[in-house]
Amino acid sequence: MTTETIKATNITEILSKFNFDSNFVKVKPFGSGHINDTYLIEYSDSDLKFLLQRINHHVFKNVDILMDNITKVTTHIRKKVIEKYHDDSDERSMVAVKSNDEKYYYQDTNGSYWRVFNYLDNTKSYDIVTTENQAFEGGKAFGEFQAFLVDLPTSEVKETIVDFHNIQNRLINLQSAIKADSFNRVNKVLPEINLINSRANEMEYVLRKGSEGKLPLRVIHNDTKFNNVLLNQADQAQCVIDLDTVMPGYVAYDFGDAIRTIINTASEDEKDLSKININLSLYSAFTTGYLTETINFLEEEEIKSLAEGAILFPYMQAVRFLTDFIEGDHYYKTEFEGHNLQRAKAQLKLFSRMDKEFDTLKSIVQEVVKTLR
Ligand code: GN1
Ligand code: MG
Repeated sequence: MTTETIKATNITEILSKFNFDSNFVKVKPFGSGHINDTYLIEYSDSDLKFLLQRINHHVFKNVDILMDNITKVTTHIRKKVIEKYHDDSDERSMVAVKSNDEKYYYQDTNGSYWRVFNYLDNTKSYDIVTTENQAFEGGKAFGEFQAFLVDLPTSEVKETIVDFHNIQNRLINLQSAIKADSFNRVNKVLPEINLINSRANEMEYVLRKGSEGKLPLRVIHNDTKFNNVLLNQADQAQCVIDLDTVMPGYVAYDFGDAIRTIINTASEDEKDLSKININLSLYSAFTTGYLTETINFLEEEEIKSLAEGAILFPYMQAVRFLTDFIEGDHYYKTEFEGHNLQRAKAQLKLFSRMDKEFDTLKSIVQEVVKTLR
């Protein structure tokens, strides 16, 4: 969405609902999310800043449940931050702002849903990780996030997207898209489909162990791209953001999705596949940070499942991007024709790279465990 279209949606009305005077603030597009639209609200006469977001309610269909989850989780984390860091500022957790209607969102006259969060100035996020310290800090951040929520009963948070990381379900959706072939695109992606189909069975490891009752369901983040960690100027993790998908899941999902974005030497949608390689020292560093925070409560089967989560995620993302390509790009925002296909190809390349090193991925986890015990 451009700045023009936000004006057309009556920005003054939206801002006033959150007590902003549109004469004193500027609103500009912000960030690189694939689902919601994010804007930065800046005051012309002070340094105060906020984030304004239009929630994609085609994806998050029940906004009450969404915001209820987020406020429960942030309230819980805030208590933990005070206990651990004796810090009662709003610097280590997101804070949703109430509208005049005493709700954490406002539905405008066009039917769009809006919300406002605190903005953490002086923080950075990275799409590509370059140092072991960044990877370690990312591991600590997502590990601590799970640790903070370990005593929040899973019944407290609802599924904002049903079966979100259920690979079986994602594969069924891909098969339906292939069958319908509504945009005549299947003939362009046969090698990708073949690769996906040939590995489907192994990719169900985590789901299978979970259904057998061998992995506990915990409240997890479910969108652990590295750019969802804000770091301070010294590259220390400060705050985990993007809490829309916080819901019950297996810890391997958070580990895996983070690894996907951390060890890739290129971006998620890299066009030149020869640039996609994996960096094993970043893998070790992330694993060390993650396990430092979680080893006290993780069960043996969960530790064993971590590398399985790592190999699962580029695969699962490829399935999702490819499905969206075949279905005519209705889910993710795209910047050009074929963007989802390019993303799917890049993720499959990453998958193949990781697949070759799968034994190493498993043994690194075991080595890290040994050093921490
Ligand atoms: C979407 O909007 P963003 O970029 O935070 C997606 C994630 C994917 C990610 C891939 C609700 O997240 O699951 O991992 O794109 N979010 C949803 O970049 O589908
Ligand atoms: Mg997200």
